[in-house]
Amino acid sequence: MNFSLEGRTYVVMGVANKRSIAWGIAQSLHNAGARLIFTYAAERFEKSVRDLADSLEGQDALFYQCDVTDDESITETFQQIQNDVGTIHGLAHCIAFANKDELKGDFLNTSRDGFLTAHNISSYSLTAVARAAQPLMSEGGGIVTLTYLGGERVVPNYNVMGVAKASLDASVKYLAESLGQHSIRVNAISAGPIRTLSAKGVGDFNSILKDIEERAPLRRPTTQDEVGDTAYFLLSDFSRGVTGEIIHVDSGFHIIG
Ligand code: NDP
Ligand code: N5H
Repeated sequence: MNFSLEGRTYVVMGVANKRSIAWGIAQSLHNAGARLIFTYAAERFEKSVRDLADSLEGQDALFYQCDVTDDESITETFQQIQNDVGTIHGLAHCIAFANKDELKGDFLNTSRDGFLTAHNISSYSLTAVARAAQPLMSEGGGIVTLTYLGGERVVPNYNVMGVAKASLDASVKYLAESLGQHSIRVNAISAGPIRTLSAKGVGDFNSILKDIEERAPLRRPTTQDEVGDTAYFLLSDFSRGVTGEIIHVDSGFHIIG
């Protein structure tokens, strides 16, 4: 067994720009020799994704538009991927969304629409994508998603996204059971706060980071490449006995009371 992912193909969903956690994962997989397939939702991010992928030396990446709120878009994307490359060995789901005005204030005011939107994009999409990807993972494989501590505990302002992450965390376990018989493993990384486009303008990020620098066991914030390397582990054979797991990559913050 070695750490190389040469000859393997992975789908990375959710690169918006160079700060995206998905981009950290893409770089780790690329460095391990994997071939990459990128999906993006918004047309406006296509150029950004293509430009980033161009910077990966020797990478022959493929690109598809996929909106996870649309079943047809998901089906078409994976059918197209099957036509173009045949087999895939894994997938990184790095997608979440909630209405900005519900990521602050009192959770009690969460609207039905806001609740459903957050759950649709941030939780259900994992199941929809896993189902579409399964036929392409004929040699077995790994699925990794991204979650946050706010799904386990109440974190100020995370609100409806916390409830959606709790649902995502449970989906990881049920999907691990469904797909284990096909040698497909399903795991999540619970990342510490990283300043990405999604994180922009929500909550008081500076004070959240300061708290981590003061109280997390490692006394430093989580970086994109730390999450990327753990995703690489979870998508490689080194984690072949691990499924239905949620690994915290958060400087150890989750153990602090
Ligand atoms: P980014 O803003 O970089 O990525 C979020 C991605 O979600 C974007 O690429 C966006 O694509 C995609 N997305 C939103 N709606 C849809 C949709 N309908 N269909 C397909 N894609 C969609 O932020 P992050 O890298 O921070 O977020 C990635 C994941 O990491 C999320 O699940 C987030 O909850 C999680 N996470 C982040 C933490 C952090 O501190 N940053 C901490 C813990 C977890 P587009 O822009 O094209 O719509
Ligand atoms: C406790 C916190 C801080 C407060 C809550 C933040 C929640 C963030 C998650 C969601 C995904 C952010 C979100 O949906 C933003 C959108 O409303 C507006 N932004 C966009 O539409 C941009 C353009 C696109 C690219 O974003 C998306 N998502 O499509 C949590 C933080 C400490 C940690 C954190 C930031 C967690 C997390 O889950 O991301």
